[in-house]
Formats: sequence, C-alpha cells, structure tokens
Amino acid sequence: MTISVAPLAVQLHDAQRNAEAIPQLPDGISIDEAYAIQHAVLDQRFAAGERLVGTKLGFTSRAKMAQMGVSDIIVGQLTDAMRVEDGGEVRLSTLVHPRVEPEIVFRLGRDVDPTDPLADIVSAVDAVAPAVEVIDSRYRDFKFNLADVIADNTSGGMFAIGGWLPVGDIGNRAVRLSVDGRDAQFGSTAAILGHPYRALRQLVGIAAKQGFPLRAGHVILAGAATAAVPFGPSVVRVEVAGLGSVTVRGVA
Ligand code: 0L1
Ligand code: MG
Repeated sequence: MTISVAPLAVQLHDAQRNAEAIPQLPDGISIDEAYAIQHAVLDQRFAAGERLVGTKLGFTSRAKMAQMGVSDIIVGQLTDAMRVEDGGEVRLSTLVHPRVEPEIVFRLGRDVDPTDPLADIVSAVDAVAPAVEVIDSRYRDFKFNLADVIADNTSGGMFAIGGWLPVGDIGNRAVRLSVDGRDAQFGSTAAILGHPYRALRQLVGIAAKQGFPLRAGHVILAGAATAAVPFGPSVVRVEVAGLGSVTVRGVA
C-alpha cells in the first residue's frame, strides 16, 4: 500500500494541538511508514518553534505490552514544550485522555552516532533520574495498533524529571507511582527489559534505522516500569529507590 504521509501527519498534529481524539489510521501502514508519519508530525512542532530534547522508548516492559496489547519496542521524540518542571502543573484540558506512568530517564554526556557499529551508548550516559511520563493517545478510546502508536509519537504527552544523579547500579530499583498519596503501581527497574541498559542498547538500532539523533544533553525515557494509570486532577509522584522522586500536579 502507498500512503500519503503528509495528510495523516497533519491530522495527528491537529488532534494533539486541539486535544481531540481521532479514529485510528487506515490499515496496512508499515512500521517504516509509521515512523515517516511521526517525523512529519514532529516537523510541524519544530516549525512552530519547539526543539528536540531527547527520545522516549515504549513497550519495554511486559506490564505495558500487556496493557496495550502491543509487543514491539517503539521510539518517540521529546521536545522542550513537553517538559514540565518537577512539582509543576499539567493542564489536563490540553490533553485528550492522559495517563501517567513511572520511568527512569538517562542523560547523554556526549553525542552517540547510532550508525556506528561500535557505538556504546551506555558509556555516553552521564546521569540518571526518576521521571514521570504523561502519555496521551490521540486515538479514540486510547486504542491503536503498532503503526498507529508509532505515528502518534508513541503517545507522547508531557514529562517531568527529578534530580539528576551519577549513574550507579540501576538494574533492580523499586519503583512506586502514587496518586494523591495513595499507592497506585509498584514495580522495579528490572521490569524494563530485565535491565534499563538493554532498552538503551535497543534504542541505538532503532535510532540508526529511523533517523533519530542521539546528542549530548539529550534525555532518554527508558519506558514505563509498570502499567499506566489515568491522570485526573491530582498529585502524581514517582519514586525510584536510591534515585529520589518527582511529582506533577494535574489541574482542570
Ligand atoms: O513507556 C511506555 O511503555 C509507553 C508506551 C507508549 C504507548 C502507550 O502506552 O500509549
Ligand atoms: Mg513511557
């Protein structure tokens, strides 16, 4: 099937700007075509003045794969406009049907060339932090297939990052997501492909194939350690053992 990238990208971009759900994309879109649509969606954000600040991995944990019925790792893009300060507010009316999920985030201390077979992304990481990701599918009822979600910038919404720390042993740290002080999800960083470094290494291959730059200063969300929960007017806190915490407040 030959698809027209531009109109689909405009539809997705408008859905995000207007916080209005749209139907899923036509059947038969390939993974490469889905990434082409995602790039065209992000180009509209860049044309409006937003800046690329990193990438996000998705479906790196079984809990997320099971929740969404999708089983391949996907990559989306983060812009400066998507970032909320730790403790900051997210205006819920700007999103379609937001959910929150607990993550850890890496920061790159130097550029990584993903096309270099010897690229060692783990050694390029200079800091790690807890993060909360606000995801928001532009599709009606949060229902999508793999191509749909890739085209939709992997449900990218907003994200907040806690305090940066030098990278220590992050292979099996307890993770808690709480809403208004009540526990909502428990997990471990080990749920992220067995070790979050595996997620980083997988990112390199996808970045090479799909044209994502990995630059010094970029942040990389490793993917949720647990299933996501709906985000309403509330204070959401993510804690990662040994790494501290980060909060965001959803406001009507
Ligand atoms: O961290 C994740 O696994 C996010 C996946 C994004 C797609 C979604 O669940 O809507
Ligand atoms: Mg995520």
